[in-house]
Amino acid sequence: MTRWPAALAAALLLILATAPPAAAGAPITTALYTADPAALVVGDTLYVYTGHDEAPPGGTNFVMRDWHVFTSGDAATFTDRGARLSTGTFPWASADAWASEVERGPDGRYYWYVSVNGDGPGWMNIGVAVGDSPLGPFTDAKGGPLISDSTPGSSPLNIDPTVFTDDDGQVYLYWGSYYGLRAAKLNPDMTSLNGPVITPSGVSNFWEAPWMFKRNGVYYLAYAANDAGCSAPGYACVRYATASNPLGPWTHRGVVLDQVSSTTNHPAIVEFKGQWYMVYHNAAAPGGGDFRRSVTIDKLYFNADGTMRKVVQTGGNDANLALSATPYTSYVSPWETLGAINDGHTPANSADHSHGAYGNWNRQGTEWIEYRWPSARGVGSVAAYWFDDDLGIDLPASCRVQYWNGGAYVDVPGQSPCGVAAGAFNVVTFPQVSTTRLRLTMTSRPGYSTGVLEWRALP
Ligand code: FUB
Repeated sequence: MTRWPAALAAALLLILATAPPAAAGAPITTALYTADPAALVVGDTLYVYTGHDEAPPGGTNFVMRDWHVFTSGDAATFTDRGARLSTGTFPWASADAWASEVERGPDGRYYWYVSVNGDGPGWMNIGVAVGDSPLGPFTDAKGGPLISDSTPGSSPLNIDPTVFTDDDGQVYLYWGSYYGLRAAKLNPDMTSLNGPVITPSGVSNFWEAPWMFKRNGVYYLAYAANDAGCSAPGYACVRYATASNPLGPWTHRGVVLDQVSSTTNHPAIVEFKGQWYMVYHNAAAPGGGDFRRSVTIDKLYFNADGTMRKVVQTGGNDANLALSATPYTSYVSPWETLGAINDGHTPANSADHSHGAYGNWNRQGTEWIEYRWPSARGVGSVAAYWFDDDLGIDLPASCRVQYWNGGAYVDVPGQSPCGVAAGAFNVVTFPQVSTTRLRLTMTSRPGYSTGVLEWRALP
């Protein structure tokens, strides 16, 4: 069990407890809630097209009426160019301005593919608008849906278009949700299908939100998946597959983004000025939530063999209140590192103690870890990455979140179930509490102790 001599562990604890937050990218805006990003590079400018979450605090449904465009010259600071498209652009649709993507057509115009609720039979459709510049103005390019429930072979939920132009000029449309990925070729007019809808093979655990790109002759498809192997129930991670043909067959390659603080997850991947990025959303902005999301951006790196490294979620850490807290615990084993829980690291898996780990071997039963701040913080969710060393420390049997109400520790009211999954951040959400002390109480499985690799606290 011994990993660190006690003196070294104590020194490391001090270093970790005083380490400043990592340099991090904030949400691209906190002036409004944004979601479902798509990215496009034109010249020296990075364009990020987003949905716009307008649900009220505590809302339990999407309220989305328009799409915004943001521009950046450095992928760090973004300017909101306003709502450049809305459901009102499409006379045949009136609600649900969901995920979208913009692609330059062979005619040099910019085609904005959107998920939108049409007024005809069925629910969601894919429509397309067109403009002469990446900022528009945009008008309905077709006068009706490009894809609807009546399109032969279409998805159980026709949303989340991603459009990709290959080197030979052929344009491909991928889309879908409810585990139904679909693809088709587009004609050069960008507004009609060129051939049948197909169901690509090999895209393991596809849920929704596909994003297609090409690098070094290899086709990549990133997408939201929500299987137990990568996210807690109700949440999604981003997996990806590669292919040597734009319509597949695809080979699943792994997880490129862990679950985020919102239940939905939605990637866009782009190279800008020699650096690759993933743009995605989470619930990390002040007052954020599953229906009040915020788009953020982080660097993405490839391995020499073309596989993608897991994205480090620095945007989430920007809002991570744990980084400015002092950790306490009921008990930590002398060789373990309490300060590991708030060092901002994203573990690769539950056995990854490369940045240290909190563990309470050989205690059994209920133990706790706690954050204290010098003044009250508003906390609306936490995310625990459990430590499992396949020895004496195992995933807990149960857990709950408590806070100091000024006189006692009490359970945080309205908290969602406290997950005990391995290999992922287990997110617990609740109506925001204002407190100077937040506690994670965990009860071990019989015969084992418990441990934590990272514990985030978000507004
Ligand atoms: O924003 C509404 C829907 O949530 C999107 O279309 C999905 O990708 C998910 O992010």
